[in-house]
Amino acid sequence: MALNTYQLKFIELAQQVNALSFGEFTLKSGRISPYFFNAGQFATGKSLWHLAECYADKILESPITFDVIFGPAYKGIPLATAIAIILSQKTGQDIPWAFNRKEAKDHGEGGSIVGSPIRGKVLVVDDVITAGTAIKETMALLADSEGDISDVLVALDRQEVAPNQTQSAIQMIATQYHINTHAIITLDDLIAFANQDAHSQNYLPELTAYRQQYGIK
Ligand code: OMP
Repeated sequence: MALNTYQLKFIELAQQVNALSFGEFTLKSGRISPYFFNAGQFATGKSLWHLAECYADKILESPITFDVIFGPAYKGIPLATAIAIILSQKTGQDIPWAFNRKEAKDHGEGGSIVGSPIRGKVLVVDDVITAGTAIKETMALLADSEGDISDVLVALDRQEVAPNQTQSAIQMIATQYHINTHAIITLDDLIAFANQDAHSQNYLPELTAYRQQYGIK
């Protein structure tokens, strides 16, 4: 499996800023994972700019169309704003973005949504999908809005089957909610990269065993 330019750029960038770690990590689902992606490590202007370019390239090469980009608090906030900037620059169009506050504000302008109005087709951008819990929370958050979530784009799809499920998180979201989920890279891509990378090769046995245990079949 050959990785394309923005996928390689993303993995190299993630390694540079230590956003991709190998070891032993407890996930939200309680699973013990041999790898972890921490998008909070893209904490400088330059690294966020290049990360947003990877998301933008994925959007531009895919059939995704949308009216507004939404970034769920907190990790989605810098992503949505940075991606909107890069896409505006690349396409010449003015791209609307929005995000939520975790605590609704009862003074000033009030409400829990900041940014452009949520209308029409909504593209949700987030960091990682594992069991799809974060995406379900975002759906509940936007249920009363005038927008419909049509697509979700994450940096990493861990390709896991959620506990007590038979489908992957992405398949479940597609069949139950008719939302297409896209990713810059998947666990399969990461394993393909590790096969050719001297440093990451050491972690291949743990990665493949984890995929065997929790991954989509
Ligand atoms: P789900 O909500 O189960 O899809 O898991 C996604 C969330 O898990 C992310 O938004 C993170 O909060 C967290 N996470 C990571 O950030 N990186 C990982 O590699 C794995 C997880 C995780 O806990 O599954």
